[in-house]
Amino acid sequence: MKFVYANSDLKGAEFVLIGVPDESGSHSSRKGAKKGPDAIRKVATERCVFKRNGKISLAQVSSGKIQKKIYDYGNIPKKKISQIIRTNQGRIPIIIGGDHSITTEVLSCFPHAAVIYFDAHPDIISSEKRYYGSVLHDAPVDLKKSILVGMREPETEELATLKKVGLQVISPQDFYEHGLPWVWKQIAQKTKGKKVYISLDLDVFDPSIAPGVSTPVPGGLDFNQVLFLMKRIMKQRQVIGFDIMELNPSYDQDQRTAHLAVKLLLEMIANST
Ligand SMILES: [Mn+2]
Repeated sequence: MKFVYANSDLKGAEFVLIGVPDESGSHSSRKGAKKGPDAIRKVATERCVFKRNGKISLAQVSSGKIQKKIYDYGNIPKKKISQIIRTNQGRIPIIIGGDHSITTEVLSCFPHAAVIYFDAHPDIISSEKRYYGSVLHDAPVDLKKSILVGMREPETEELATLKKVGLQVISPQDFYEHGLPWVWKQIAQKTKGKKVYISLDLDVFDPSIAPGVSTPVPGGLDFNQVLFLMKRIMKQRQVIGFDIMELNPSYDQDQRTAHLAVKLLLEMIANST
């Protein structure tokens, strides 16, 4: 099944949607993240397609119509990611996972990118490599120009590394303490003048609205907080690619997390400039 909004051939595409049904880099006892990409496509088809007078009508977003040219690559093996991204320069890749270590492969194509990393965890473990807990340590990222949003459950060694490398962290409590406009200001200042890659682990959301993840942590962000930020990022920064990772349909409830992922994906596409 292809993504129902895929409306372009590869040649004319502005965005290429790439599914990576792989969880080999996950250490979670909750298996199922490899089923994430297809769950996203399925929910989009179930929810967003209407038939009007024999014609297909697609749901749009609050901010308008999705007018971008999108090509769905289908699902690819993890080891093919960099090759496919490199042969599609000029098109913005959207990666849907799969476990978060897939992002390391993606970022290998964008050295020195500023990364806006939405995650409950810092994923900056240095004592182990190439798994979902070491993405920001393994990837060739400009950490001084990157920012971690929604973090609330680091390991002890990660706290030391965060301090050492100077990666700015915004916790969910900071949203309450300083407010959303302040959070946006931090992101905007940090990434000023940089090309930006956005990586989102669905565990950044509160598990009450996104239970279908491999490592849920209470006290997460709500949807509209993240959407507020994404709209600004997509409009005001040059976004070179983004991903939505760690959907785990085996632990989802009423497809809640898959629905949320689809909504976010559509809003991000619609708001990109
Ligand atoms: Mn993660």
